[in-house]
Amino acid sequence: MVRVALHEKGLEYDHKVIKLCDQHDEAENISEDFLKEINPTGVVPVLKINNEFVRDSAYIIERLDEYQGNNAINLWPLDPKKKETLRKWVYDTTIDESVKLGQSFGTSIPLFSTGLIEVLIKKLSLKTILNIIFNHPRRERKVVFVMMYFLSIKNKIGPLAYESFVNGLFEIENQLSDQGFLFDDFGHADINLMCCFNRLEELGLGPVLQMDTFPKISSYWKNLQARPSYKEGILNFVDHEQTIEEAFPDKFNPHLANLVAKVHNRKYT
Ligand SMILES: N[C@@H](CCC(=O)N[C@@H](CS)C(=O)NCC(=O)O)C(=O)O
Repeated sequence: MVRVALHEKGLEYDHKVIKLCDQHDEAENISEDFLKEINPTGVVPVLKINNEFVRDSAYIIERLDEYQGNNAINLWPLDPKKKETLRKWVYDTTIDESVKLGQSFGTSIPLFSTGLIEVLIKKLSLKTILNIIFNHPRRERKVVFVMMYFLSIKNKIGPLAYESFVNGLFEIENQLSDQGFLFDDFGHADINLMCCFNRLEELGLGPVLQMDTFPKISSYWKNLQARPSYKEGILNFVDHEQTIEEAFPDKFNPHLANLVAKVHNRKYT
């Protein structure tokens, strides 16, 4: 999300990929230095703006909008009322850590990713799992990671997100403007949804975005994919095709049929 925002604004940046503890034995996000100097909560992204470490993607993007890059675009409106409405959408479509996983549209997507994360976690060494147990600052995540290593929870977790996810789709369909974005102009929440929808495609859940029930969402998704920032901020950084194929062979995702049925049920009741 932050990379897309940087490209939308035309701001230059340097980047360093942090090897996360749920994917790599290097577990850089829970190293002593990272926790002490960069982010005590052990998550990415973190953006250093003029020597200040700014954390949490939603906040980072809001801060970035204060800067003028090569493109004349504002991701936030000036009007305080419109700002408030956008804020609700931004936090509903991101990993908002003040809500439980699966309780909003944004936090439902990671629950569908569990098939992918479990494949990666099972490849870690026991030493890394012990490192997570002792050093990961986030209790909720630590428990999930450890359960994935020793057991298998991937098929049980997705259904916890069905309701919020399906409600979210209907809300998005209702909200979409005639301009083809959530509001009159492309903005912060559209960036979040670009990332959410892209992840759904990767997980083999893209067909829900093409359902007849959601005509506005399907054309909205095309608009988002046509933006240069989609390629520059997302596609150019994809390096996990092989793991995705391993987790969802031939893009088969067991949640797809259930989600399509939920959308139909909700439509006809
Ligand atoms: N609210 C945070 C959530 C960040 C987040 O969950 N990042 C994930 C990667 S997408 C992470 O760092 N995972 C590593 C871990 O939890 O150990 C944000 O939006 O920046």
